Amino acid sequence: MPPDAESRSAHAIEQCLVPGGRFRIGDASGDGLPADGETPVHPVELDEFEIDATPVTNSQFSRFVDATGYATEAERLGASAVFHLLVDAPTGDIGGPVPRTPWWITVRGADWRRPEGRASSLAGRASHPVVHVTWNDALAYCAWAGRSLPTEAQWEVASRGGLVGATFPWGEEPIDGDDGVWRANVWQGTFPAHNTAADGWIGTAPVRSYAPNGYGLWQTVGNVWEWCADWFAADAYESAPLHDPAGPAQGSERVLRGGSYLCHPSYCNRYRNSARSRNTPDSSMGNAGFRTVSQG
Ligand SMILES: [Ca+2]
Ligand SMILES: [Ca+2]
Repeated sequence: MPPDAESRSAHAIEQCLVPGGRFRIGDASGDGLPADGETPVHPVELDEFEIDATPVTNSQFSRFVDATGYATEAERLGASAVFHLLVDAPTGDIGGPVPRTPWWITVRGADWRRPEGRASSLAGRASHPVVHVTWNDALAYCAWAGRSLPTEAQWEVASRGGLVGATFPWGEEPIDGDDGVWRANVWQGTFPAHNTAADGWIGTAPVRSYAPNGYGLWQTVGNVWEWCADWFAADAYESAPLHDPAGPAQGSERVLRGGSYLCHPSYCNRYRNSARSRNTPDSSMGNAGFRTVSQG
């Protein structure tokens, strides 16, 4: 479905301008996991681009579905992965735990409209990020809207918000409210059994919660993981070109950035600008969504 003027204007998400120039990306703090390949810190040169101020919301994604009749991969499969404390589904829909990550439960009937299972709905969550969308679903949205997924270099530069070498989009202040200010939606308590939700949210939060960064982006870290365009490789930085790097030519998993409401220092210390994760392009889960960039 070629993007036309109508679908372009239908992408009604505020834009943030990221100036072109030379930036440094990668983990300067030593907090990264070696297997994630967050180092070395290295320069990248990017052309100017515009990026969504927020992840794509449920209301925005529903405009795409209403216009196209698109069915997501989770809808076609008939199941998706829901965090165990959030499952809201008839007993017969609840499958087994996912191997190695038993806090993820395969739930029949879970999809973007019913994020916790068949007993759940989007009531009250129009402004929350859409979840249970695969990388392939995100690309289908982009094709309709005349948009692209950010490269992970674009994503990280945008998340840094103009700060140099900072751990978080806001700098180095603690995320956890030590100073009385909550800065992102992550996990408080004992993972994976008890979430105190001291930051206000046990699952997704509205996309404009907390405060935007220096470029005007909201919640790059925390809330939901965000799909990027690149294939993942732990050694991708070793051979990346300087100018507008687009990731490895091939791979089996796509990059995810920014961490989610499940992140916690003891389990997933990935609510940082430089943190990287990945999953296969047909995977969907209740803590991953996406934001888009203008096409170059
Ligand atoms: Ca939270
Ligand atoms: Ca995020």
